[in-house]
Amino acid sequence: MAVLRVSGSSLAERLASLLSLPEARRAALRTLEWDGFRERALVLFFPGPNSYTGEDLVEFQVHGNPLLARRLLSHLGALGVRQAEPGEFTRRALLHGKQGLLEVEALRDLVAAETDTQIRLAQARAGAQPAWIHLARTTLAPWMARAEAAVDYGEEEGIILDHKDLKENLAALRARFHVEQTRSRAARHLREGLRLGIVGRPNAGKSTLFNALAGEDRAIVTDLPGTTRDVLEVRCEWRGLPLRLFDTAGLRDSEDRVEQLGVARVGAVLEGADLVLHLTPIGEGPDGLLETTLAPFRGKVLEVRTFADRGEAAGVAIAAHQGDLDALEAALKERLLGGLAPDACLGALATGRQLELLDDLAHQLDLLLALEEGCPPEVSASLLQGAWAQLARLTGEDRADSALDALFSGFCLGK
Ligand SMILES: Nc1nc2c(ncn2[C@@H]2O[C@H](COP(=O)(O)OP(=O)(O)OP(=O)(O)O)[C@@H](O)[C@H]2O)c(=O)[nH]1
Ligand SMILES: [Mg+2]
Repeated sequence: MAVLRVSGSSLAERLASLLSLPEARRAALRTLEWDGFRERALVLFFPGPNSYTGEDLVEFQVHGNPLLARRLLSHLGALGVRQAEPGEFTRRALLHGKQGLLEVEALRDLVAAETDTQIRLAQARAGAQPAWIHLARTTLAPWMARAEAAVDYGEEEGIILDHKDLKENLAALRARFHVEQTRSRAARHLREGLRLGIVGRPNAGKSTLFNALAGEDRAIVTDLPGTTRDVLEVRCEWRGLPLRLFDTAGLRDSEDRVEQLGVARVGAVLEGADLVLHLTPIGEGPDGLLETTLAPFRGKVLEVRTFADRGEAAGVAIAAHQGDLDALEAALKERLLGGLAPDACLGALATGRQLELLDDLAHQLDLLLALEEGCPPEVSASLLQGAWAQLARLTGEDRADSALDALFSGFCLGK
């Protein structure tokens, strides 16, 4: 089927020459006739404001021939209906207060999600506003009122802002923010997919690990050193972790021109990775890469010992060819998710915009917590207002149109 949705005011009149609209929210068959076409369509009518967009909304379900759908679209065009811009239905929903900005961002992520974890995370965010936002509002509001009162009437009425009390209250909120910051950083990684580069000397077991994580035989594995020559990329989900994996050519000095080119490409992988897995087989000495190629990326290198079936080693040891990867799973969750399980991130904020505002908000609270006893109430009042304004920006109650343009350009037509 093809579904065509029309949103706007007074749709009953505008579409009168094509059909009589059915009863609200009840599917009905209508025969649509235009330009010599005759199509039986299932029609739904959602009168505003009780619709997705908050305006009158009509949905036509017709046979799924793209040409037929285009012909109906152009006829609707002749009736004064224009093609929606990307995300325009949702944008109208937002403008009419049917959806909050956080929900809309979650919806965009839901549509774009590529793995089970990403779907679950987006669904959790689309459902309800995070509880901590409510907590922040109810904590800040009375203190804003008190600070304003102290500014306006302090001297005449003897109203003083009790900083000790204020700080106690805010310290609890700040602790909650800290938890949310940790959860949100992890959620952001999961939302974007963790970019893992796999590097090491030839025959270190890179492609074997790559295949094991991807769950399919994507890279060629042989016991000949120098098997992989190009960078291979795969997207997958492994044990709840959305991954973008990069297998690379084994790093060594080689006379082979193709291999040299492959080695040269490893640099881009190192630059772009969230984490670089540096593989060294158990029983073999260091390859010296940490002091050379990997030196600029040390902060994001995770040392992994391969061939764990052949011996013992401290740290993260794996035997990828037999699926023995638990140590790697634990290390990834520790390094990239702050030790959290993916499910612990459900409901956490996750986009760059959201994280930036959450960090700003936390910083604002830090400034309030650092105020000296007896500082003028004007200072606390303005910091409290700043925090309040950041909350409003986060939820979209205070919104800049340019930010909305950027958001909706990421939507598809008709959503
Ligand atoms: N016993 C054992 N063999 C392994 C393990 N990991 C890889 N191998 C074997 O080691 C050989 C090399 O593995 P690859 O995964 O191709 O190594 P690579 O690092 O991709 O090598 P290049 O592409 O040449 O750089 C293959 O024969 C694998 O089957 C392991 O943990 N234990
Ligand atoms: Mg390989």
